[in-house]
Formats: sequence, structure tokens, C-alpha cells
Amino acid sequence: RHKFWETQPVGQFKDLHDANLPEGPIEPPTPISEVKQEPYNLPNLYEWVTCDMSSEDTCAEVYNLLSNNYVEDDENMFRFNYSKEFLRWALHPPGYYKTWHIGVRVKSSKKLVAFITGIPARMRVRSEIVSMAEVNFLCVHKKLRSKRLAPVMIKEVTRRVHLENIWQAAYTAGVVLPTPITSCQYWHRSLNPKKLIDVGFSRLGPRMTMSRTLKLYKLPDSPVTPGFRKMELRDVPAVTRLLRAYLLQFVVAPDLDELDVEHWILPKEDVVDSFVVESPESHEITDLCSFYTLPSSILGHPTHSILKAAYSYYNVATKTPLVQLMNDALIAAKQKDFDVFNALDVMHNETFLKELKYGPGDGKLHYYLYNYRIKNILRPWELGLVLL
Ligand code: MYA
Ligand code: JJ1
Repeated sequence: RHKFWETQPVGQFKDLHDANLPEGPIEPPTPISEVKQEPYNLPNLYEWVTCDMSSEDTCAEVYNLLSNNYVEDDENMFRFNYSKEFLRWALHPPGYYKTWHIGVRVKSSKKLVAFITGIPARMRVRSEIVSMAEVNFLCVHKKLRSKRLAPVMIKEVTRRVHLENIWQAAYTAGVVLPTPITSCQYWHRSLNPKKLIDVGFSRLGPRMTMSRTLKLYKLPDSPVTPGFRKMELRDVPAVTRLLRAYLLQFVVAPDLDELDVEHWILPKEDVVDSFVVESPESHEITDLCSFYTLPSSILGHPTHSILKAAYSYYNVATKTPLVQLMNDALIAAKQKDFDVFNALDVMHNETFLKELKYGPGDGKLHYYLYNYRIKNILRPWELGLVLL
């Protein structure tokens, strides 16, 4: 059934019930000198390129490929539209490798037709810290689909990761592959219900009028928690302590240091928003909430072309009730003109989703590890990881 994935060191469906298989790496590392030194073969018309995302031109080509060919919902009404600034941020974390930003071009025209990326990350799995690649932005141009290009791209990124002496990876997909460590549900909180209904993202509920719907989703004009403010550079040490302590309770979570937090959490305009609660009395940082900006193109709508979506990222509440903190996140997102706030049911998110009037979406997100077996599939709230 999975001609490619059956050959890879990933959990296989047939092994799911086998309690004897040990947790941890599926195959051992090999000496780097034994890693294949040349790229995998592509069909003759195509060539590998390393994409320099600091180059405005290359970044624009990647942006154009993804904005026309990347992930869509099941009814092809919306397509992720990651911005150039977002892609640069997502691909330039501390210690990134340029060689892990891999493109495929048509030899003759140099047109970019496929892409896949890795970035380095330290992941904690139970008590083990494992060096991994996070693999994302796998995309094959619509006209080149179903030609088995994706397996070659996955093997090539694997080879380049191995050359850096890294043997594990984490990735997510909307499709079921062998085999998820957990499967999560998307939830959506309407901020601009009229537009969401107009574009077919949501529907008027049964026995609901537009004016009752507007009232249902109405929010205060500004956050209500005293001391709630935008995160600043000086907050990095305190936010790192808060987040590290919080993430320890999950079975799988990133191991973030101050440099990582500065990169991933510090606000970056139109890319990532983060807020802290600074105690008005002690000036301690007690809480954190954050979301990233990922618009979707609205396909074939006469008047609206972009859906502005915020995605819940890392949130930690030690003093403010999580429901109140996340309501302030909704208010902040509404102030910034987002149409919808999306969240997965990971970490403690289940505890605020219903209360804050999120509804379940029609999309799922499956999380995977490469070359690392987890003995029992996790429940979503045991996962402390959000990939972009
Ligand atoms: S998830 C986002 C993926 N991108 C999209 O959904 C964008 C729109 N779709 C496309 O561009 C294409 O449909 C893609 C497949 C490129 C997805 N992850 O070439 P094919 C398997 C993994 O004929 P195409 C993200 O970015 C499929 O089961 N495998 O198919 C994370 C089949 O294998 P098998 C996938 O449709 C990516 C084979 O590919 C996915 O033309 C993580 C068919 O190939 C998928 N999302 O192209 C990648 N979709 O026969 C893995 C299909 O066995 C990283 N397939 O069923 C692994 C870790 C690597 C590093 C390891 C380091 C140590
Ligand atoms: O956004 C998604 N679904 C929306 C739109 C559905 C349009 C028709 N298919 C949705 N809307 C309902 C919202 C409603 C608001 C009021 C309360 C009740 C709910 O459900 C879905 C997620 O639900 N998104 C996708 O399908 C996009 C792909 C998701 C897989 C992503 C793979 C990512 C790759 C990782 O690197």
C-alpha cells in the first residue's frame, strides 16, 4: 500500500500492536563516510538546487511555487499562502543549514518546480534529547504530481541531514502515513464571522441569524488582563524559563534555549505575535501566549482573495487562567484584523477551545517521527510541539 514508506525506518502499521519493539531509534547511525556522497538521481529534465532564502529572487520563486501549489483544504477552497518574510523566518533558525533548503528546477528553463526543507531542532522524547531535522514545505508543482518525485525529494533531504550526523526527523502532514505518533484536530474561532461565511469558510449555524452570529463572536476592544503586553527582547530569559518548565510535562516537545526563544517567540511583524503578562506588583513574567500569521488564498472568490488566519503557537499560563489568557490572545488577534484564530488540540488547548467558542474544523494534522519509534500512540494533549 505504501511502496515508498514501507522501505523507510518509520513505525509500520503492522507493528502497531507489537509490544516487544523497543522505544527509540529504529536503525543505528552509520559513519558519515558511508553516507551517499552524490545527490539521488532525478528524471533527466530536472536538477537539484540549494535555495538561498536570503536572496530576494530565490525567496520570491519559492513563495510563488508554494502560493500556487502548496496545501489546500479537502474541497480546494483555500490554499496556504505563507509570506516571504515568514518563509525566511521559518528557514533561518539558529544553526540552520542552507543545504537543507532544497529545490528542483527544470534544467532548460530553470523554473522552480519542487521544494522541500529541513531545519535543525533538539527534541525531547520522554527523557531523551534527540537531535532532529524538522521537515516542512514539501511541494511538487501541480503539473508534476503522481510521478514519484516526492520519495526522491524525501530521500535527498534525508541524505543531506545524515551528512550533518543527524539521524532523526519530525514532520506533520494532513494525510495518514506510516505511522502517526499522534493525530490532532484543527479548531477554528471566528473573529470576522461575516467574511468567513461570505467566503465559505464557515456557515450560519442552525437557527442562527447573521446578527445573532456577530453578537456571539463579539470580543472586547482590548485585552483585559492587567500587565498583558507585547513580548520584548528583555523578556527572553524569563520566557525561556517559563516555556522550558512548561514543555517538560509533554512526552514529545522541543528543547528550546534562549537563542531559540529569541528566534521563534520574539514578535516579528506579520509573522509571529507574542504577549506576556508582567505582574504589576512583582514585575515577574507569569504567562505567555503567541500565535503566528499564516494567510490562506481564497480560491475563485469574486471579492475576497485572502483569509487572514492566526495559528495558536506556544502558550503558558502560571497565574492568569488559561481561558482568560487565550481570550486576550483572541482580542489581540482581532485588533490586528485577523479573520480567524486556529488552534490544534495539542498541549492544554482542549481546556479553552469550547469555552472560547472554537468549533472543530474538517482538517486533521498527523505528527510523525522518522527513525524513532514511540511505543504507544500519544494523545494530542501529550504532545508539546507546534510545527509551522
Ligand atoms: S506536509 C505538506 C505536504 N505538501 C502538500 O501537501 C502540498 C501539496 N501537495 C504536493 O505538493 C504533493 O502532493 C506532494 C506529494 C509533494 C505532497 N508527506 O511524488 P508522488 C507519499 C510524506 O507520486 P505527489 C510536509 O511538508 C505518498 O504516500 N509523504 O506524490 C511534511 C507516496 O508514498 P507511498 C507523502 O502527490 C513532509 C508518495 O509520497 C506526502 O506528486 C514530510 C507519492 O509520491 C506527505 N505530505 O507528491 C516528508 N504526501 O507510495 C517526510 C504524499 O509510500 C520527511 N506522500 O504511500 C521524512 C523525514 C526526512 C528526513 C530524515 C532525516 C533523518
Ligand atoms: O481550514 C480548514 N477547514 C475550514 C474550512 C473548510 C472549507 C471546506 N473544506 C473549516 N471551517 C469550519 C470553521 C467553523 C467556524 C465556526 C465554528 C465551527 C467551525 O473547517 C482545515 C482545518 O480544519 N484546513 C485544511 O484542511 C488545510 C490543510 C490541513 C492539513 C495541513 C497539512 C500541513 C502540512 C504541514 O507541514
